[in-house]
Amino acid sequence: MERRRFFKFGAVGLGLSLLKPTSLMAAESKSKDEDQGIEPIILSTWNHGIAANQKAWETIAKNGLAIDAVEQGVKVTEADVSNRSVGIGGMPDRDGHVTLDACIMDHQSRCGAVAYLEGIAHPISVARAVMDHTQHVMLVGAGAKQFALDRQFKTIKTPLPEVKKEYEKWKKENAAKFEKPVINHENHDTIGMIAMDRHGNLSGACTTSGWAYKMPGRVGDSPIIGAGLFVDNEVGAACATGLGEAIIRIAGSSTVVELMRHGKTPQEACEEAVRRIIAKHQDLTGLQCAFLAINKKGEVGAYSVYEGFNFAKTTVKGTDLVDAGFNRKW
Ligand code: SD4
Repeated sequence: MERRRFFKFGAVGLGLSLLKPTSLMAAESKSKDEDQGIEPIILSTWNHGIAANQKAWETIAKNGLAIDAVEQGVKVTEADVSNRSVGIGGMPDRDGHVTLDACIMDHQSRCGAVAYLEGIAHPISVARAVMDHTQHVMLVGAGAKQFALDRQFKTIKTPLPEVKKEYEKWKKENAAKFEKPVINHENHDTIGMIAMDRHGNLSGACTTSGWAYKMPGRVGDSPIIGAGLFVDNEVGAACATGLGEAIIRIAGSSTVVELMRHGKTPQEACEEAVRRIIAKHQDLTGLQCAFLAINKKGEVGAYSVYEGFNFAKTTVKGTDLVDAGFNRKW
């Protein structure tokens, strides 16, 4: 893997417990886990992960929990108005609506998700609120929006004017292609982030505006626990990016974690998941999918169908942008 150094940092019971905010649990478990020589690590997809990891590291450096770190981290990407594939600057569906998907999962297998959420600035925090304040895992569409409004989440008018302009242009030029939107692999796609904190807790978050010009109602892998993200604190964590339909078909992130459970390294697990995707599809045209994983030892894996996937890796030594291995060239 080729590495590029970017930043250096200074050293720095189901039922009821499901309803208990993780921040409260932090204080309870902290002292027992501290000072055991655990080396924290944050990984996230694509180069927008560099800024997101930097933010997430602020929490990790203060002995905070991975679940808080990943939420804070991916919010940076969601707030970036220049990002066309995540959050408020995201591209719309073919009817001009920006519908956002996100999920989050912590070290106790608590999880929350939202899908098809429109006009809310931080879907990841709504997913976190679903996890912390409801008995459910996933809210979608109008229900998710109502939940967010009830909890006073910040609203935003989407698409942004500049995105709308791009959309209008695309609509004019592609009227005939509505049934088969083309995935844009030049775009730096979904952010999936997985992290291990100083207490050895694993957590992850995933957030996206999905496939540009998707069919109205379409939801990809990103908000689906087990597809776009999966965490098992006994084993490891994985997240995915790329063509969501293909990732869902093999329960991608769950598959990676299960492969690690059965002895594969994170790298072997990501490669096997990609091989499985390739085996299940006869036509691989434009079918880019990638997985990113860590295990409890802090070992890292990343692999994609096509060349070009990279990820940000942050440890006490700083942040690298790392080119992942791949099965084939475009
Ligand atoms: C989706 N997986 O909605 C997301 C999009 C993405 O690289 O990650 N693109 O299918």
